[in-house]
Amino acid sequence: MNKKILVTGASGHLGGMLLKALGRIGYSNVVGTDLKKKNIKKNEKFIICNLKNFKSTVKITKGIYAIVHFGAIPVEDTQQKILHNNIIGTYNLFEAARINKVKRIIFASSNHAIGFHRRTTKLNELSTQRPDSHYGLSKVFGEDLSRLYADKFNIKSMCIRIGSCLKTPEDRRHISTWISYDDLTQLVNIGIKHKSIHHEIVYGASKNKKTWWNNSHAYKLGYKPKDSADRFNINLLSKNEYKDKMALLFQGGVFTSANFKGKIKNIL
Ligand code: 15L
Repeated sequence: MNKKILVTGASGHLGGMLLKALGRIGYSNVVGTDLKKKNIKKNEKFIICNLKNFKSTVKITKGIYAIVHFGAIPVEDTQQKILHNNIIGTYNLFEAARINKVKRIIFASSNHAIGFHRRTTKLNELSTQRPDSHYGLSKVFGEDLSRLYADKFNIKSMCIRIGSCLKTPEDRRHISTWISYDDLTQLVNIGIKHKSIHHEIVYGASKNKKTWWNNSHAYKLGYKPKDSADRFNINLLSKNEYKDKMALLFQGGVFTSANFKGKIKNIL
């Protein structure tokens, strides 16, 4: 495809991976953006932009067909930092996209948008959002923002509730949450190319037997995960979470127990 694709967060872990992977699978016009230029190769296009700055965000979204939005703080942080970087940054990007008639946005949502669900509850794309942190709340905001911009302004979107996207699973929790780089790339590709998406929620997970998510909606859209956490030896994975009894109850793991002042029995 030679339509222009913008990848935000291109100096970061997953944005950087996608900037390269999209080029490899046949996108010839991909441009990355981030606050700073890091790990960008000479043959890759890149523009510095702070999404908190609306004017610059409008500038970099001109002539773009689809945005792959991975630019955000990727873990829990202070309310102010999450507000400015994740919430305002994302809002600016969608509004800039509307002004510039961008057709699609693939939003990097996260399992932390539904982190306060118990591990015994199987979720699907219609399950209630239950953010487990300021970070998770910013992902809920992004999901709802993209729904508004799809319904009202016809900007098609796919929100990928990413589990744990790493080269290989590292912790025992990842047996349920892992997604490989290739499988995440496949989902992003579907978001850019699928003919009839409107506003879709899918789970960013490989084909893991011990999953907490029914991802049949993604499968209907054509997702065929190639990888699975099942082939890794669970005994070799770290047991970090096992010291934290609360983390073990909820899908969001340690994000749920950090600064927790509530009562576990109230979170059904
Ligand atoms: C996320 O959303 C984070 O960006 C990543 O750092 C991991 O914590 C991941 O979720 C996870 O839940 O494993």
